[in-house]
Amino acid sequence: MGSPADRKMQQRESFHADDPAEGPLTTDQGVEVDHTDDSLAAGERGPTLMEDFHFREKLTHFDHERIPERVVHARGAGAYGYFEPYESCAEFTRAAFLQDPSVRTPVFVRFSTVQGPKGSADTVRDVRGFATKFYTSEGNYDLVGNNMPVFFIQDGIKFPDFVHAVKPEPHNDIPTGASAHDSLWDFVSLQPETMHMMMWLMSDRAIPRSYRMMQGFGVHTFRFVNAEGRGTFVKFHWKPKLGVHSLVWDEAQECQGRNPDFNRADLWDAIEAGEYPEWELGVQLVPEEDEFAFDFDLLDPTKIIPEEQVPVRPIGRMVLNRNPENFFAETEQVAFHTANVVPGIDFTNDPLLQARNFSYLDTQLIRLGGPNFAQIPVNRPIAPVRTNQRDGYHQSAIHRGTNYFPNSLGGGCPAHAGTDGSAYTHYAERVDGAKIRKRSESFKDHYSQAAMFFHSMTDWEKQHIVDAFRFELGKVDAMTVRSRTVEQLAKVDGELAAEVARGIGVPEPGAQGSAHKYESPALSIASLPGDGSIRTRTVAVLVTDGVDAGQVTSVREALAAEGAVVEALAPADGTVTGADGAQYTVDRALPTVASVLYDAVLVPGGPDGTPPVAEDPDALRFVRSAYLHGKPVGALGSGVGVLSALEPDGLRLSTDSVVADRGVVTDVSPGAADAEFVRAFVAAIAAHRHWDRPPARR
Ligand code: HDD
Repeated sequence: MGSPADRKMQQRESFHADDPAEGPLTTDQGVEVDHTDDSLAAGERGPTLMEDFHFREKLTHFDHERIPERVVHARGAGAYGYFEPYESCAEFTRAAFLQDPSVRTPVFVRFSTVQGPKGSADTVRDVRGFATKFYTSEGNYDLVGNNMPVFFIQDGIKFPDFVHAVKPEPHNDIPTGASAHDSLWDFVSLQPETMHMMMWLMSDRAIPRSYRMMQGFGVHTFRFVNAEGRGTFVKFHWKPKLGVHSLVWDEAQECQGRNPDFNRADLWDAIEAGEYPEWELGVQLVPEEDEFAFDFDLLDPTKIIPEEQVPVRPIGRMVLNRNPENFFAETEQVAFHTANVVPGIDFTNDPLLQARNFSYLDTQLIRLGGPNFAQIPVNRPIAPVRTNQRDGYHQSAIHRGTNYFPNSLGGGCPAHAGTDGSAYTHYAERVDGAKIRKRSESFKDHYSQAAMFFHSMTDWEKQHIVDAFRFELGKVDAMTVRSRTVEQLAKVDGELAAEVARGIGVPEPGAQGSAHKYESPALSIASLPGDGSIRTRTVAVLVTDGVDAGQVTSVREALAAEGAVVEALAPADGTVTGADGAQYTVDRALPTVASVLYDAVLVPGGPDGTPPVAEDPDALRFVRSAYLHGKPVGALGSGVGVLSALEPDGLRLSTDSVVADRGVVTDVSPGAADAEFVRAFVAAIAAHRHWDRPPARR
């Protein structure tokens, strides 16, 4: 049978529809159809006939194609891959998939935005979902996380309130995919437990450059349980190999129009190109006896354990290496559930997690139309399934034998699992308490970690957070809501509140205190550069007739060798004639793209001293926009002259040979680009953005 991964593959193959290449079109009943372009009618211009069973079946099926989209996280993209541990984690957990480095466990991951509907744009300011289904040999384990390690609320009973507030306003269904509106900020200003998460949401983490370049977090404190039954608190972290990188807000907004599928296409294209994204799974482990060793409650999902207090221990890696074949069948129908756990992984009493353990099963019943959604191929475990659950909508299994327990007629099968340790046993936590509806006192510090987050940021990250608060609150009509939010911010940090207040026309708060107690440098994006490579970064080379093709070719080859994706853009599709008279293929026409779709831009020169793209307004706009968004800009020979258009934006040009200044790399000397230029340009691209430039909003 091979490995679990092989078995999973074989299982999936058997669920494919009959091969359309093997025969003609048929009805759902398998009757061959010779004509599907005209309905059966009484005469050439006559009415359609009721007896046209093919017409009725085709239309009826079409009318029922849609299922309810997810109430949150409706828009997403998924991919298959595998997980492998680095070493056995038996000391802490008996989960089979975390024992043996030679065992690869198949996974399906779905990334998503939260607020917008299924058809909304990718690059909105929002949390990103990061949900992983591990098809382990002991059953499915779902780690349903986000790209931020905390959440908006502490108790799941508030989830409907929060989601109603962040979703479009109920009277006009506006805005789509955006949190910048009255109801969200009204809720936030009245619910201070949101403060820490709002700092994350206003940070660059909320506008990731790529799903492949963001962290993932299990958020809650879970529990590992080892073979002896000993529990250890655990927090899960996914760390991307490519580092954490973000867009800038101005760019993210333009991108929503230029390519609403920016993040989804990026994931798809990378996997198709064999550039398989990879994350390292890390855990923070806290012994049970240290449960109260922190100045926050481990059960509070609005708190992190700073990595400086409990280091993240790498335990394995995940690689995504296969795109789904059918979006609906796989990505849309995948059903995650926080209560899908395997032996060795258990819950804690985090009230948000407890609520989720109810909600995900419940939502699948309505979304996937009944209780048999676990039979859908993407949801099927690779572990055998033997239950007495029967019937229900969309039952596709043909069960044999008895359907109750205990039975003698079925030989007592399926029998209870034995006591050899393979069955799931709940952690025997002792609980004792009066029934009360009350938030724990230990959950009541809403400001210290919000302040910790802000003070752990670099200056440019802090500025982006201030700008984001100003943008969001500046879209709020109710001035009382703006003021109340600023008052909450003042409890986080007085200076932050004052900065925000100055931009949104409300009085600066009187109190200028700060809840700042400690910092966690690990929270800054600057501390997460990844492997330093430029693999899959996209570089636009602006070409036109008369371009120095030697320069283009040498840089192109050098960047491609580093794994970058280089495209030649020209005023029109087709070819351009290089200065050498030869024809060079254009990858895309400038009017069909924009600089927000690329990570870097290069302006080559022409041999006669005339910058080849100098006259093209699209090209100038392209270069300026890239520059203002902090992107690497390279220019060669007479192409350097094009950059003089950026001098009013603060660029200082040099006439020296190779100069790298704040991500602008130039070489005025004529001829092919030399190795020094390439090295400097590659380094500028690897840095991703150059924040010491004028701010992007200009
Ligand atoms: Fe949730 C979907 C992540 C709190 C109820 N959630 C959903 C998805 C992700 C998360 C990634 C999309 C899964 C997919 O791709 O199909 N949710 C989180 C995280 C949370 C969180 C990290 C806090 C730590 N969620 C949360 C609470 C509740 C829900 C408190 C309800 C009490 N979430 C849902 C849901 C969804 C969902 C309504 C919508 C579609 C689905 O489950 O399958 O049940």
